[in-house]
Amino acid sequence: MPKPNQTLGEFIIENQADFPGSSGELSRLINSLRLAAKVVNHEVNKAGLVDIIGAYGETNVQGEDQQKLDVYANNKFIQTLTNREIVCGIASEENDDFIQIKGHKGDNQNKYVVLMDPLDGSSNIDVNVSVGTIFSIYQRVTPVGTPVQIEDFLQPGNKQVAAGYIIYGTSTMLVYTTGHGVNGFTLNPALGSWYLSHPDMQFPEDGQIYSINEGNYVHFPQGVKDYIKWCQQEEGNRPYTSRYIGSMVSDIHRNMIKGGIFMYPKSSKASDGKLRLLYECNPMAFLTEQAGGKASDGFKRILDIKPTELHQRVPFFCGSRKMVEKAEEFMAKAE
Ligand code: AHM
Ligand code: MG
Repeated sequence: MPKPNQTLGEFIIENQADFPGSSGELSRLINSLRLAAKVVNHEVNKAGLVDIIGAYGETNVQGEDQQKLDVYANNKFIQTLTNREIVCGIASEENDDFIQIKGHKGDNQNKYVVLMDPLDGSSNIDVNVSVGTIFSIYQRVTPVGTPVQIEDFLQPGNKQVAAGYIIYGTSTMLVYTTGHGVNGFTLNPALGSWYLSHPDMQFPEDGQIYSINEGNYVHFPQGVKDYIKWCQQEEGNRPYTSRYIGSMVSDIHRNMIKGGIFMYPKSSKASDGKLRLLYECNPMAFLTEQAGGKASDGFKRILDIKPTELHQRVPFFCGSRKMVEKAEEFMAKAE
């Protein structure tokens, strides 16, 4: 049971009972992530003060400009997890390939791999808009003590043991699930502690906010165009409100609290959309389902997709259950 003023540390210890027979490895892993998050938060917060914003001068594996803070956040999360020998492998949106962590003795006995987007929405940093970190945790499928392999990372989202995001916003929050609901913790920057501020987060079943980059309208599939027009019609509780920050973590976080749908569909310019299945869609889909919402590619459940490559992209529809179902209805009709 969540208690008032409970810190994340206390909450983790108390909820270890969710994993009977566990060795505490997952708890230690989440502890490491919350530590790295604090360090990254400190850096993100002073982005306007120092020469750390702006493009790094390199492009990542998807051909996009890397921002300096992307690189910083990526290094910080990798460093923290590597130094503490808390996982056996890491895959990041910012790295071409996955990283094997062998450990000091060369036979890493840890059983978890982490996949992450260290700084999602980083194009927003220069304009002081919220960004986020997304993480996804799986148990490896290859034997402990051997080097991790690609199949340890290419697991369907329904195998995640934990997932979460950190939102560096007006306040900084860490929201995560271990498959027993979703809980949100707010950082008290004066004390450096995370406090349980949003226990048992739930997506409203229905909502009135739709979030999509409508600038791409002409390139969208017919089903998405029809759904957008429906959202804009005057009838019942419509027209809906349009809200698009362009920072997925923030858009979905808001929708989880207020009720809404977030969409990044495929388009005639991008046949699988933009967002990455492993680093962005799977963790957000796991959190969404755990909060009573729904996440699909417009036709089928995101968490059941069997990934074929690390940087795979997928169309993404995520949010209040009734809204996602309505969007799917339009998609199916237009097929
Ligand atoms: P990133 O990981 O390179 O930051 O890209 C992902 C971000 C999401 O946070 C956001 O929803 C989307 O890209 C916005 O893209 P667009 O500008 O095409 O609407
Ligand atoms: Mg991203």
